[in-house]
Amino acid sequence: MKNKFYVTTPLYYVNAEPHIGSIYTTVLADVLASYHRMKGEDVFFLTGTDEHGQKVQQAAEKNNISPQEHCDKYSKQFREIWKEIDLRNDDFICTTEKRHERIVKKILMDLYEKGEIYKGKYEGWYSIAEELFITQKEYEEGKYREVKKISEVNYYFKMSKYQEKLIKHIEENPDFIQPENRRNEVLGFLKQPLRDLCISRPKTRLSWGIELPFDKDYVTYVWFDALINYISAIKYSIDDENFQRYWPAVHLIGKDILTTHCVYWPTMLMAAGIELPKTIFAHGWWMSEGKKMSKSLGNFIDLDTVREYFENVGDNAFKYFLMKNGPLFGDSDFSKERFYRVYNSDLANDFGNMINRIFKLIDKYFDSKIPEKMNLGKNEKTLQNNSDILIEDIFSLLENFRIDEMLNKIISYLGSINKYLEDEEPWKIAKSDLDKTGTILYSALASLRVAAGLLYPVMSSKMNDFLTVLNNGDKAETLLKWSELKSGTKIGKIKALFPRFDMKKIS
Ligand code: ME8
Repeated sequence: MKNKFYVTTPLYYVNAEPHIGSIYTTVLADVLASYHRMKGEDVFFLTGTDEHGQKVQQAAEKNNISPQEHCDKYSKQFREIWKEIDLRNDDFICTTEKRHERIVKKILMDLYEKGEIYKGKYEGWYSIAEELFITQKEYEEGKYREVKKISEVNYYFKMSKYQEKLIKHIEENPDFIQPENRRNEVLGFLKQPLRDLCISRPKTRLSWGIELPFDKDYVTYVWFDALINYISAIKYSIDDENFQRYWPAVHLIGKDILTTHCVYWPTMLMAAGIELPKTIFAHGWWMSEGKKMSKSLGNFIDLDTVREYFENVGDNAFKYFLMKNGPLFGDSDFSKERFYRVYNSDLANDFGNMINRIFKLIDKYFDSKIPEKMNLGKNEKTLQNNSDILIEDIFSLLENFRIDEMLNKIISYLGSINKYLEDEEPWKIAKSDLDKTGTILYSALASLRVAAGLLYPVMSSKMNDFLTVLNNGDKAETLLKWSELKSGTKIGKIKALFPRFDMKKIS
């Protein structure tokens, strides 16, 4: 049986447009999915939107539209941008869809019948902005906005009873929460006694939610509802074969939603008797020009800003930068200057120039036909062996989510092809020894093709353009091997893949 890889992103709230943060997590999921497909695995990549809750209800009221109309409008923007930048999610789930609602209700009913949910009275602090009940200590720390004291009868999930079991699971499964700093953060959080989780909101206060199947006066708390998407999308309790095919998942999230994913979600699953996720990987934060992104500071990287980068150098280059310099383990800073500098050095110089150089020589000396490789010397064999080592390295780094390192390795391999050309000087040798020139150009091109294949998950349309002109019959999604480059085929014309960006244009 094929290995499986089920990867998810958070379901984004429909109270904001996509921005660099949501784009980052979703591109990361897409890239991981694509590398796993390349390994021949059975892949499922899920994203979507989180549509219930007070904020949506209020926003809709403000704009005089129905909550569903509001959701559809925002959800569409997410669907569109993922299409625009060629992401290949297998599904897109909205929490207002019937297929999701019915499974949320089923789980609520199961837990209620098992005695995992009880009715209780709460008196204390509530953050309206975050839609969360908070402790006295949290209130005093002043971290939450729009806090007021409320007294309410609600339903509670017996989360506290799973505290020890959860700690044990985290300790025994080092891959469960990654990276390690986040795992330690969760273990630190679990040192205090865990409370039971309030999972309902009275309809008198909030009606935009999934009704509790055992009490029509209440709707489900938005987080309890939203987390279930990860299993409702793959048809938990509806199609067991499909569910088993993909579950357990790898959840990609930002560090902001660590507790909900690493504490609420696993305890909900334990109570329901469902296997826990394979991994929850929480990345850091994108900062912008050295500061936390904020609309009021004017450094917020929203969709319009991102589209400007697309217009200047293309979305592939933007995805490349996000993946190479993103906040996988800590926070990262996005700066215009750094973005274009990386673009020029990695893509325009290393990659773009080399293609032009090789194509020009093949055109001039071999009538645009890929030359034969004659005797491979030591340097050619090194390039070939290194391409095999590169592939191995890439797949082993993939297991540890090291997309940044993977790209560094590919770029340094490109550097070695460049150096090979500088050392061999085919433009000089062509005047006296065409066989040797052909071998050099073949070797450089075969190496470049492997590198392009490995960059395909990150820059699919550009790499496709390149691989298409080689006329080698390559399917970019499959792993490309060095010696499979065919000689004798005529290569097409290629537009400059990564034209140099003029740094003077930065305002
Ligand atoms: O939390 N840097 O949705 P959300 C990096 N609906 N990533 C960022 C970021 C930044 N500056 N800002 C946001 C929710 N993100 C819930 C999730 S899941 C069942 C429910 C990314 O729209 C990051 O992935 O607020 C973060 O976790 C997510 O956006 C939060 O999205």
